[in-house]
Amino acid sequence: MASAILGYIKNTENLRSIEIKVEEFINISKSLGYEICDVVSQYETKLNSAYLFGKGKVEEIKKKAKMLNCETFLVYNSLSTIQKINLENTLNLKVLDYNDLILEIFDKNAGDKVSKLQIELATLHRLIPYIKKKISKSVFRDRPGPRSLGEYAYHNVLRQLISRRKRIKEEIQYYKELKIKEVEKRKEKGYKVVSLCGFYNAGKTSLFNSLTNLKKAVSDIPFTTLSSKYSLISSYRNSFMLVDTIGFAFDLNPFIIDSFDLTLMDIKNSDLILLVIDASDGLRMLEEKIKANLEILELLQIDKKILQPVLNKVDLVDKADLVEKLNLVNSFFLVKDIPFVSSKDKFNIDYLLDVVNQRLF
Ligand SMILES: Nc1nc2c(ncn2[C@@H]2O[C@H](COP(=O)(O)OP(=O)(O)OP(=O)(O)O)[C@@H](O)[C@H]2O)c(=O)[nH]1
Ligand SMILES: [Mg+2]
Repeated sequence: MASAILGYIKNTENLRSIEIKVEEFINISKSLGYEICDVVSQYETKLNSAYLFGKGKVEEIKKKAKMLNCETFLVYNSLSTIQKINLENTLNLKVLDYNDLILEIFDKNAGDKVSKLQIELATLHRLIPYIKKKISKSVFRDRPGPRSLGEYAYHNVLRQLISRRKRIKEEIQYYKELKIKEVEKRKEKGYKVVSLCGFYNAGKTSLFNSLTNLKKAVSDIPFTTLSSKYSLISSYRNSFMLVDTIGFAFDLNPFIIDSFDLTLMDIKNSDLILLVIDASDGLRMLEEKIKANLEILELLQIDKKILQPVLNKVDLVDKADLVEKLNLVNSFFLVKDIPFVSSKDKFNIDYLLDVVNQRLF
């Protein structure tokens, strides 16, 4: 287990939500095997473009890391390439931001080729500028005389990475065209498409399994599902295609969302989106997760009219709490019915199917 110090910046914009988001960040870090030794934060009044954190805070982190014997500094906020390099050089620690951790967990969970390609593309999106900056800034600069062997090696790696990125983009484009054909075929057959969307761990795959009697992988590790799963469902005299999709998370950087464009095509081509909400979350967490879900769906240009919220895991919630949570969810959506289900106990699944049928046909 790698021991780590975790840091984040508070500002007027994120003040209300940052602690909730950091709570989730700690869960993600732990699921990747990091042991969090300490958490440091700084209220930002003026952005430090060189280190993100102020000089004094960086010194404090350095001292703490030495004292606690930590080898990693995890940062919730996105770091620019230069901030990452400066922090690495000053702290002498491995420095990873939220995006790095998300990519690490994706990489760990990816089983299929397309997911792997998309993750590699997102990783290269970060790595190429990092290597470029290293070359321009680095050690080699202060060496007199002809360019060092090390610099040539870096340039070589850079060239290889750039050509790898080009090949990956072409390969993804090939799969994208296949996907477009699949979507067209589905439309020709007249199938409506219903997607299960929502935060990781909300229970999308559990609900998919309950609705289809399949046994797709379920776990409390974030981002268990990376590639979409499909199943045709026949209820009453109608059929529709149910799609289980990749989970959302707080503050997903647009470059990560863009890299998963192919996977997200399933969501974009839906006739109805079941937005699965974890009813076992506390009210504040629930509210922040709904906001994050809606932000991502807006970014994907999804029409709010096709959203159908579903509260899942109600087996973990008592009645009074459930009423309060239903009211909260209600305040965000334009629908009158909000089905509450337990995928685990298969509770209210038929009712959910009724709602889907009413909305589709
Ligand atoms: N008690 C209870 N637990 C549930 C229920 N639905 C899902 N879970 C649990 O919640 C965790 C996450 O479930 P998944 O179905 O994998 O969640 P997901 O939304 O598909 O997650 P990702 O694939 O990571 O996006 C698992 O440990 C499930 O057993 C439910 O109705 N009740
Ligand atoms: Mg899943």
